[in-house]
Amino acid sequence: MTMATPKTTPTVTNVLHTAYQKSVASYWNSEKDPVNLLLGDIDGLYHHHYGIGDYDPSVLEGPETVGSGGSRDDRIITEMHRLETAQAKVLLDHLGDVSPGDRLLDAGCGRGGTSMMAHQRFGAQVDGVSISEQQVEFANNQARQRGMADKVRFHFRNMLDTGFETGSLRGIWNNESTMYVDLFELFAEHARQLEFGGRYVCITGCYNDVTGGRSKAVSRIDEHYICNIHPRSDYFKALAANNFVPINVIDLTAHTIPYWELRAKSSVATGIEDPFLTAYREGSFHYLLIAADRV
Ligand code: GPP
Ligand code: MG
Repeated sequence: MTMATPKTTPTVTNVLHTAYQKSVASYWNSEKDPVNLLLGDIDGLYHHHYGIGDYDPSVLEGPETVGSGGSRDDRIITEMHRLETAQAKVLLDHLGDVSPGDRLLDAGCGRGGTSMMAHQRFGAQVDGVSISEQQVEFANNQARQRGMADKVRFHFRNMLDTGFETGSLRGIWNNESTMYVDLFELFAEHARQLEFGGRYVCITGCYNDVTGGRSKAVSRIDEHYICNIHPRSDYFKALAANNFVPINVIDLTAHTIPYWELRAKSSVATGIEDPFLTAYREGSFHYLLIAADRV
């Protein structure tokens, strides 16, 4: 199968449309945080999303310094990585039937962890797009090292205007990347690229319409990542406006709190742990999975 060629050769000016997008690209181009790199170094799956599921409390017990199972901090970091990989597995569980001949898109692919897991699982061709040239280069190196470069490719492109062919994709996901874009524009582009019956999945943090506007904790998360967290309602309005019919909506909030509690105890905590825990516990923010079909 040949890869769809973009209509134009992407350049910095036609990938980065706005001053805001340039500032987001610059943040991710210089990001080298141990909270992401040390975890990815464990098995070469570099994630840019959070974890779900209960952590094994035994990682907090035992020797603090290096013993047979590594130091306490090594055990915590390995456990955080396991929970992040578990999150990506749940996202992929919702992509439906995907065959080796299908094509998938990872919109806002980061360093490519979810894309590589998707290819390993389905055998499908996966294209990832990011507005960070550093992330794209890093992810393509990983794909080469894993011998997947003929089927998993990362591109310096804008998820709002990818250049991929209309109706060419079986599935698309956003793993914690929708908070950087307007949802109506994003889902219009996704709808264009998906075949009829194609599946869309996102995992996202969204604020709660029921408790009102953006809470202080949610605003701190926005400021930290230079993003604009959307209200929950916007997802469903923008999906409905673009011919997407939800098939699954799962509130993962209770399942992600243990990850943040563990992360707060680790040496790689970044300071954003308290706002996440506050926002989830006070109910102003949800960690949501949405799966929808293109009709
Ligand atoms: C990426 O994860 C995080 C985001 C894109 C931010 C917004 C997500 C929400 C659910 C609101 P990361 O792994 O790069 O973040 P960190 O460096 O903090 O681990
Ligand atoms: Mg991370």
